[in-house]
Amino acid sequence: MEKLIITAALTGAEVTREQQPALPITPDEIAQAAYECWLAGASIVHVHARDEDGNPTQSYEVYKEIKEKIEAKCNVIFQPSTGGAVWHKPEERLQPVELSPEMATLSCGTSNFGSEVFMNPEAYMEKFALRMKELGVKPELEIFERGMIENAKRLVKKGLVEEPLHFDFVLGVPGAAPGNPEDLMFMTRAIPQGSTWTVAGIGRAQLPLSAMGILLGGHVRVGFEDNVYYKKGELATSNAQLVERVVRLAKELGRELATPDEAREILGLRR
Ligand code: KMH
Ligand code: ZN
Repeated sequence: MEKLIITAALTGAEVTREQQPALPITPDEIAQAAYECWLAGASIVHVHARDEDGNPTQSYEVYKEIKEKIEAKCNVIFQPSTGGAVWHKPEERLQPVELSPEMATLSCGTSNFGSEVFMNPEAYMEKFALRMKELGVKPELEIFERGMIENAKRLVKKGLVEEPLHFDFVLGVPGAAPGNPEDLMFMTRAIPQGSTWTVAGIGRAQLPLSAMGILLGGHVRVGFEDNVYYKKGELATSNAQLVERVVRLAKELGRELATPDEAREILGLRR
């Protein structure tokens, strides 16, 4: 099996300090959390920026500041969000891609998202994919529902995304596919041969789906964006604590960890 790539989704757009007092919000806090996760064994950090009031922002400047602060500390792969918050306009969402990061997320379809709707019509996907292709940014294809895999394949057919593909199955979002083992299996069977995949279990699905990701030869995403608890009724103390648990699981299950450079190799990132 390939070495295991752990992604730490540090902040997200929806979680608040009220829900998770250790949520990193400022560029300094996000860079520090990225560094701690890298020390713990993560090779990618998935980043959402926040403004001075703690609200989600897709500002180029704020992402630039975060990227530079992370790069000053360690060589973890910086993966900004193009999902942003459900209310961000597509032009805003695309801004961090202009930093030419090695990779960025690309959501592959529209779904309910709690009581909101996360809009990703074909025109957005194509626009985002084209700009990523122009800048040599590897898309991580965010999959919330089975049909989104077909949307990703359509982007390949149109020449907007190049194989091998890298998917992130985000399972357990209220309003989209549930975080059950069967759903993960269903998704993994539907992707083109030669693709890589990560699983991001939401809430209580995070731990069991992480274990499955390790066992099935996929990769794993954890962090406050997806889950603020260590276990039922007990908040996690940091993003790194969640990464550390995956590292221990991987060790027990005999799966070696990928360093950021090994992850770059596995994912075929631009050097
Ligand atoms: N915050 C969600 C609406 C991504 O980062 O690419 C979208 C999201 C996906 O988090
Ligand atoms: Zn995200």
